Amino acid sequence: MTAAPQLDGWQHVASGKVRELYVPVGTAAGATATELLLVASDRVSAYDFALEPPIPGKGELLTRLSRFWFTQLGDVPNHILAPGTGSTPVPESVATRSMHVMPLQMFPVECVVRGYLVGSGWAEYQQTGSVCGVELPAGLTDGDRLPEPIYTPAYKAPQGEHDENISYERTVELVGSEAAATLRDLSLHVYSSAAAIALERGVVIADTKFEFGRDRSGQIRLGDEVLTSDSSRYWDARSDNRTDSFDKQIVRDWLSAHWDRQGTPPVLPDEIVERTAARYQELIERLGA
Ligand code: Q0Q
Repeated sequence: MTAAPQLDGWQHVASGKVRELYVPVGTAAGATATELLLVASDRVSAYDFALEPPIPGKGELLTRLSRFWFTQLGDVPNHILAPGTGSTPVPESVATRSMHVMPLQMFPVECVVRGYLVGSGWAEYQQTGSVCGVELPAGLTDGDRLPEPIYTPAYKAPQGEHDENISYERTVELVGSEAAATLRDLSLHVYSSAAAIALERGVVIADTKFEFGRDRSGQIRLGDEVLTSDSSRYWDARSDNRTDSFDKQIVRDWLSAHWDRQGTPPVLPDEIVERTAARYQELIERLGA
């Protein structure tokens, strides 16, 4: 994996599979930064691997998605710093693929909202008739829209480990009853608002996950990336196959056909890279992001 870029005025503090986190140079170790820079790379990940090669433009396209949705959902407090309110300039080299944000005390909860029955939810439903403990009506099938969106939180595992689905009651134990209710209500509100906007533009948001934190005043704010094709399943509502994906399905399908999941995944062929880049671009255009 390529090293995090050196950015004037900023020091690198953390790497995710596809993103880098920076604080202003001079921030003492362990001190709370005054501002953060979230930089999206062009890396794509699947099956817990950062794949090669990068997808040209992915970082910028996903940053545009987050910015679009933070704007569309302006009624929900978020962590984005208004332009010019930070004290450390954002380097030109990452201006289109970074977000300048305020530091939050992040909750250890992945706030997952599912509007459709798919993936691990479909597998669990087939076994139990429920998803993450939420009972669902009988007779649903893979890809069905749920009668109403469901909130299925997960405990945010340390880097490199898998998040663990937890009950709403467990979130109460983790963050307290008031914050637990706020995380649930905000997650369902943000998903429903975004899903309605997307559907008007021919795009289905099947499921997504949000992260929230508290700012210095204690206000709960929407953080991290929001409604990107890394944190959400996007389908094409205008396709004959409605679950035709806008996100990483092209990559996942190719890997499933060309990798036995042993060792490191093969390098993606140019055709898959090009088709994936085109799909991200098509999503941006479809949403008007
Ligand atoms: C925060 N991350 C993500 C990450 C590694 C990104 C911590 N406003 C915030 C945010 C945000 N967003 C974070 N911490 C405090 N305040 C975001 C998961 C991890 C590289 C890039 N980790």
